[in-house]
Amino acid sequence: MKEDTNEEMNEDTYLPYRDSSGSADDATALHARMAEDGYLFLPGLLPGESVAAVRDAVLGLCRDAGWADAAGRPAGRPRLEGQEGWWEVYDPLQKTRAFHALAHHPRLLGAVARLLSGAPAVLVHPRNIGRITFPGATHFTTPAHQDFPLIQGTPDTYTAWLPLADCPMRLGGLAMLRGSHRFGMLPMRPAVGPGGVEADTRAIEREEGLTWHAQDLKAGDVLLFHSHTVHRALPNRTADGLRLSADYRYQDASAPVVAHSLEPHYGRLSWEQVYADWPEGDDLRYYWRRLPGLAVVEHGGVRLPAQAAVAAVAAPPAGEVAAR
Ligand SMILES: O=C(O)CCC(=O)C(=O)O
Repeated sequence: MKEDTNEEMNEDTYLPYRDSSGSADDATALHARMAEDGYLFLPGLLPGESVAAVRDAVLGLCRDAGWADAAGRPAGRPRLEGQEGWWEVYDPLQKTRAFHALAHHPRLLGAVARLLSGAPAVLVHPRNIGRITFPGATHFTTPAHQDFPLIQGTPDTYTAWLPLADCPMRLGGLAMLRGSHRFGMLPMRPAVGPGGVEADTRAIEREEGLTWHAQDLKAGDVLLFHSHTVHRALPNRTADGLRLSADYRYQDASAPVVAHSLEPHYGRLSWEQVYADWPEGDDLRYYWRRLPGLAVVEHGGVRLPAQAAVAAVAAPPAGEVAAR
């Protein structure tokens, strides 16, 4: 495996995504494209203003904490996910109702329901993930990985990844290894960056001729992909941009789900703490508990490398963070 996955590919190396927006209402076409590619690119699926509301909320938290200036540009040293100081913004982000509500947007749920057609009901995982990626920390870019070891439960879980603002490639979008979901679980090793694990794609890239896909993205665009599909973030190579994004996850409500997918991301806060300032009687509170017969399981059967959690927060190479 190449040692520094962040430096080996530049923006020119990627092919564009295949656009599925013309098939967003066609379950058969969505199934066929997902079966072939392992991902769907749905440009403009979400209204820009719905996404902008979440972006504004996240940027407001960043400003309040001194992470961003009045114009939304990063301020001070890069803050890294999971490291000291991270929680001063991430805990309030987890308490932000609009951030969770976007996972239930009817246009997103409609596309997922068509993809999962045949499922009696769709389970939206409540464990929603927000990402705030600073420039000046490219070593900490999310490595190539499959989501299943991090999610467990059923492999037929789909992640919706969406930028919360326009995201040109140099700000760091998300690249898809087209067709990689067809090869099951790949070998993995601990790695630096969110998730803390890297999939070994050498064999399938070499022997199967798989190609990486990425392009500039707009607020409202959505990537939807299977938990076996290999994907990686592009590094934030800007001087003054914060990359803001969300990960939401969906599955057939009758398939197994792991208990940690039903807890707030990172398990630091309780739902009572998350909901403390939400309206009484809000339908979004504990909505999954109203679904009949969820099959909650302990584990999905795939073990993470023992050092993954440690590697996720490993110290940066000398000089990189200091460079900003
Ligand atoms: O946005 C990112 O950097 C990582 C998103 C991702 O790959 C994931 O959460 O699985």
